[in-house]
Amino acid sequence: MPSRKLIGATFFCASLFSATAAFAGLGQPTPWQLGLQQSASPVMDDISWFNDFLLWIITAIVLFVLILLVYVMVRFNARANPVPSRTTHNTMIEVIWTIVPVLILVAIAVPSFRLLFYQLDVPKSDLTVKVTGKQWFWSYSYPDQKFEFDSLMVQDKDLKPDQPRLLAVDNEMVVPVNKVVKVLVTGSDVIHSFSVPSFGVKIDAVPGRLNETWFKAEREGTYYGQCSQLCGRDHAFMPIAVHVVSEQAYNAWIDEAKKKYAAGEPPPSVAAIENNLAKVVASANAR
Ligand SMILES: [Cu+2]
Repeated sequence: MPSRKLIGATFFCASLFSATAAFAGLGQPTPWQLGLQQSASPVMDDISWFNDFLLWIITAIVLFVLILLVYVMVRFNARANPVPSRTTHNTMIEVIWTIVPVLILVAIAVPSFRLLFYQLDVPKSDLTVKVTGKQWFWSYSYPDQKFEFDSLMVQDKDLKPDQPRLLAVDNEMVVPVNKVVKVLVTGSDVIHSFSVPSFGVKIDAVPGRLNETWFKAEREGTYYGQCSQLCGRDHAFMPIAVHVVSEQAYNAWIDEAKKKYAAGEPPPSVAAIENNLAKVVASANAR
C-alpha cells in the first residue's frame, strides 16, 4: 500500500527534522549532530529554512521515483504483463515531464537568489570589524575604536574545562547582541576563509582584496567557527570565536580593550629581528 508507505516515510522525515533541532548545538558542533548548527542570525534562519525546504523537495522526488520504479517492476514485469504495449509517444506525458521539473527548479531558484542577495547586500551597519586571516591565526581590528589584536587557538594543555578543544581562542572577537556587524575580510599571506556556521557566514580572506559580509547575532553566547580554506600546515588550528554580549558589556569590553590593545605592541627592535633570524637560520642548518 503506497499511501501507508508514504505516511511512514513522511513520519520518518519529520522525526529526522526534530532530531536535527535536538542534536545541533548553539555556536559549536555537538557529538552525533545531524544537520546544520543552530541559527543565531537572520541569514542563518533563512539558510536553515532553505536547507529544510530542499530536503522536503528531494524527499518527495525520491519517493515519487521509487514508487514509479516499484510500480513498473510489479505491474509490467514479463510474468504480469506478457504482451507489452507498443506505445512510444504520449504528448501529454512528455509535456508534463518537461514542465513539472522546470516549475520545481523555479520554485528552488526564487528563494535561492533571494537568500544570496540577502547575504551579500550589507544593511546599514552599527559597527565594523576587520578580520585578517594569517598563517595561522586571525587578527581582529576595530577601525572605529582604533585597536587591533591577534586571536590564537588555546593549546590543549592550557584548556579550561568550559572551553571546547580546537575551537577556544585566547582573545575572542566581541560584538554586541542584536546589532548589524559589518565584517571586512582579507588575508595577509595565503587565502583563508572566515566562517561562523551559526551566523551563516563564510567568506574568503584573500590577500590584496577586501571582501565584506555581515551578521546580526540575535542571542548572546560564544559562537565558534574555523578557517574553511586549506591554507597550510596549521589550517586546522586557527579557530574563530565570536563572543556576543549585551550592549553594556560590549561598551565595557571596548573600554578595557582600548587600554589593552590600543597602543599595540611596540615594533620589534632591530636586534630582536636579527636575533630571531639567527635562530631560524640555525634551526634550518640543524635539520
Ligand atoms: Cu586559514
